[in-house]
Amino acid sequence: MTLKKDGDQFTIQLTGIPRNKHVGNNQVQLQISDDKSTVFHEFNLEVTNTDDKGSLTIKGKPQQNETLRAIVTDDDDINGSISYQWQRGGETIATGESYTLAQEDVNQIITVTATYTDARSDVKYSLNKSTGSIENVNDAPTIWGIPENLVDQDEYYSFTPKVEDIDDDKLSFSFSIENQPDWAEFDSNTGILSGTPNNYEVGLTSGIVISVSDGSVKEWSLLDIFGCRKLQFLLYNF
Ligand SMILES: [Ca+2]
Ligand SMILES: [Ca+2]
Ligand SMILES: [Ca+2]
Repeated sequence: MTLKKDGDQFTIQLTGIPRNKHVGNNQVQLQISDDKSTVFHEFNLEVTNTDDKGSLTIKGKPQQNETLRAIVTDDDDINGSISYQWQRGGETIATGESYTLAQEDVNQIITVTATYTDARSDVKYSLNKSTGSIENVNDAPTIWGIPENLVDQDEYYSFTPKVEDIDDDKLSFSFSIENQPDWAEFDSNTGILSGTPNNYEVGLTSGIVISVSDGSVKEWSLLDIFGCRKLQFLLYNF
């Protein structure tokens, strides 16, 4: 508010930009005083509504396995439905309101675009929002293989399990074994079970289980041979 003096007259100038929260009827009361008296002047100032662009936020933790949700708000309401497009590196990965982060998203930026029609102006808005870099969560390694389950006396036997880890934790693998045959050696760095049984070691070893850990979690994956977790090594004497 500014006050200008022009001879015996004063001009009061009231300036400002009304926001969405000021929409409606505003009652203004001006009060001016000198050292002898006070006078009032009242008037109504109506602020009419205009279209405001909405906003888009992403809720959820930017971490593998977490679900991100796109939230659109527009004070003027939304006409019809909102369409969503989730992208990673320019490739569309989902079109729903939410998206659950996967291993492929780790160390990537995810961007969502929400498109809607404003209920007041009928303007079609397209809003964008991006996450920060998506954090990894460790996944347990998987182990598989089809071992020979029969070896002759004095014959060399060797089995190497195959292992995969989607976090690329190859360097920290450690293997363990249950019910290791007496005649065989086990390498905890590679998971290789090998050896040559002699005449006195002929017999059946059952319940052999080889496991692998990626070092960062105490979660073990069992060697799963087509659903059978027990290997049997039958030795023949001839
Ligand atoms: Ca709007
Ligand atoms: Ca992971
Ligand atoms: Ca892992």
